[in-house]
Amino acid sequence: MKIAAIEAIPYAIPYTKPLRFASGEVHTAEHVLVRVHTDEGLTGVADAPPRPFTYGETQVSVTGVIERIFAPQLAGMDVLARERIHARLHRTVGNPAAKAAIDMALWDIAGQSLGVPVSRLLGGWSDRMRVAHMLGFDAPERMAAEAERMRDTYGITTFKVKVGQRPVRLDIEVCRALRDALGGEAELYVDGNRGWTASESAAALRELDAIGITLAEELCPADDVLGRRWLVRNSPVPFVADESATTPAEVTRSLLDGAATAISIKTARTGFTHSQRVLFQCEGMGAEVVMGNQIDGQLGTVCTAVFGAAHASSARRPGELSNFLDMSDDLLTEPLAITDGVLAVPDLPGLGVAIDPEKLHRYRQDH
Ligand code: MUC
Ligand code: MG
Repeated sequence: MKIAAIEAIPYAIPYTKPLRFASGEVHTAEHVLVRVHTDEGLTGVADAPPRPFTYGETQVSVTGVIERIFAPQLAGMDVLARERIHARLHRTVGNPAAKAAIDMALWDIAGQSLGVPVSRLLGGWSDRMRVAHMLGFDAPERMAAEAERMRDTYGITTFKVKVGQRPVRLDIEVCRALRDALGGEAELYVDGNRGWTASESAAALRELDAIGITLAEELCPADDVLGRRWLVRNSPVPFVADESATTPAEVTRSLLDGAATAISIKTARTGFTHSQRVLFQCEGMGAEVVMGNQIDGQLGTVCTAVFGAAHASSARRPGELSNFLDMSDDLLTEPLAITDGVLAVPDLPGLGVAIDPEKLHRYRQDH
């Protein structure tokens, strides 16, 4: 079975509640739907959510690199020849969301053609994942009310809190308000998106440790090499690399250099193939992983859950799987449901999802 064509369809869906964090904010999901068609009539889908302020990809760059570079280079290749396909993609550096979406759409095709869910092809550990919700910057009382609503409506009890504001006190007040509202049972962890220096991060960690957190992510830039290494060595909790470790090689460097002791895996940037390389590498090196969220819609969230549920070590912690709840609409025919803090992986061949043609027509931006 061969790759016949690859479509890259830009679409935009507004958020009802924008997400704000130290390195940017998102008001509208300006993503690209990627569809890979085969000569046997199968179509695989995946989502590419560009993050311009983080990786420099935009909706225009994703559609451009797929239409002009990747689609012509991959046309006619065997759908299952992943190693050869990745060797072609690898000639171009960067462009993680574009490459990841093509990779996941190819896995969707593989699953469909075998009649097997991709999660089982990847590892088959579980059919579900526990959910962590990511809370963007807001006033402490509003963030606490949002967390309580997520707990009461969806049963979510793990929260990733965006921090990295100045003065540091602003975020400490938020975390205290969350702990007061949610009680001792709730799990809190923090993500600074490189907003602080190493010394600000250390001051924050002392207070956050007293409030009770389980992980600290990208509090200061990894490029502050010695400061970051010192911070990680002295951190009371595992220190997660996210945007500073986005490839298997960066993950190796990060762990060996002492720039992190845990890794955020995002299928939106490493697809399934390279996410597995990162995961197995972390297992080998004894580093915990967390399934992260690139501010994904429902299709991206399914991919995170499909991968996370597939392996013991990626399913151990709750995955960041709920930010689609803040979008005004989505493209899937069957909306995802979070119940009792859990998201089930569709038990259908491939990714097990279908795109609603009317919704795609409404939100696509190329006509
Ligand atoms: C996160 O974990 O940093 C913010 C930017 C991005 O690419 O992902 C989000 C969440
Ligand atoms: Mg992060």
